[in-house]
Amino acid sequence: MAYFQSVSKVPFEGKDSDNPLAFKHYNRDEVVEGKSMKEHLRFAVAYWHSVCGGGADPFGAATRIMPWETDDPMQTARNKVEACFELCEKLGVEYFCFHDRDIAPEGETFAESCKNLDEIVAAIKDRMSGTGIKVLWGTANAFSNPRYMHGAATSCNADVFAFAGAQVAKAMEVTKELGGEGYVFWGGREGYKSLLNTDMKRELDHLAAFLQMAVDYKKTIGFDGQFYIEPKPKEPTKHQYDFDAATVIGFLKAHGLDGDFQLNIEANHATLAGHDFAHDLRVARINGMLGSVDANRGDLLLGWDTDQFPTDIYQTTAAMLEILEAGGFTTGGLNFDAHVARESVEPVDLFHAHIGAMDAFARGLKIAAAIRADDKIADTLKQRYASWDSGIGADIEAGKTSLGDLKDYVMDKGNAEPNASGRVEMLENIFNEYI
Ligand code: XUL
Ligand code: CO
Repeated sequence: MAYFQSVSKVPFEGKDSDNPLAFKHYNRDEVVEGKSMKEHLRFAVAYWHSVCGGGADPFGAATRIMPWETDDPMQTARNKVEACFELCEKLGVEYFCFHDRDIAPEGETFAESCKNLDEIVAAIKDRMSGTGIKVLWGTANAFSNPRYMHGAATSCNADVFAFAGAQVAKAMEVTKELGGEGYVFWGGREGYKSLLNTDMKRELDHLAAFLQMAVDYKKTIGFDGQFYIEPKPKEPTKHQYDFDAATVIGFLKAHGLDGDFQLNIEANHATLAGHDFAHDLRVARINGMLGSVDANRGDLLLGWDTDQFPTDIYQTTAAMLEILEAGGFTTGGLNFDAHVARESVEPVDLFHAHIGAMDAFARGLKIAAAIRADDKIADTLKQRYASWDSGIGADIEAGKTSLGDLKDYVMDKGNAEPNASGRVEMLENIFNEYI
């Protein structure tokens, strides 16, 4: 059964094409900096948005009733597998990401939920063989069910913590079964609304203990995928503990967990934290923890997680500069954690959305590579820090100086004159020339 009958395999037609169902820039085998675009970008479809989301928002019900939906939740789950694979195959996307509850409905008991999962996982495995479509990462939805209203690993209730642990154990097993290359922890409701009812220290200690148990269980079951934490500052809770990349890295280091996790940076989460997307990528990169990306965008005029498909070439270029500088993805990739607009109600809209986003990242990749091939920005940057390459700067960097030495040095020099321009506007102009 084909759910996207009006769409055939999306071709690459180049920038002069006016076919809305063709790639204008994403040419999967085109080589950029020694690797194909496909290898650089490692696109993934987000199961929850693309085959589950119906457009419901706090003000209204779902607007899209997709053709794979039925009255029987298990039949719908089987149909969604078909829909996901058809979407991936026609887009030429080789990965997808999922939460346990996206792929199979939750049962009355934990055992029943596991049984539902096992059935659908077998169907997915069956469908994977021969297609080359793989799992970028799996995760557990430990935030939607009302039991998680106080959090999961940071719940005030120990039974809920235990349930979350059981759920993560099973989700990790399932991800391993599907050959997943990674596993994500997004702290859905790990945070709080009021300090008056919150023992923050205890909750954070519990979160660290939970992550340590996950690291241990990974070894127990022999899962060799990469663990990621996905930072987010707010929504659903007012204060999410995994606020941004810097906060998460500090937390992991404080608990000796930094060797076991990388970060999955989401554009719209970085902007909610008051950062540019590229800022959080940079923080992750310079700490050697840039693992994967949830590729989407927010809206400057809205203060929430709008999860729009990424179409801003300036942002995709800045992001690809960080990703290339980090040496590219290994286990990670670009997961479209994005949904179509509530008024985009036809299955074909999923294609328009993914095609535009893939083209936006293909352009970002090519532009970033061109910027890197030219020394203009790099030279200005090098020049700006030139005082560190010799003399007192080199001595400080080499750890050869004390504050006393600096006092003698400055006493002798008399003053410090940082009077060279930062050239912000010139650099922004150069950047724009490549776009
Ligand atoms: C929520 C979010 C999640 C995670 C996975 O804002 O981004 O979908 O990516 O749980
Ligand atoms: Co996300």
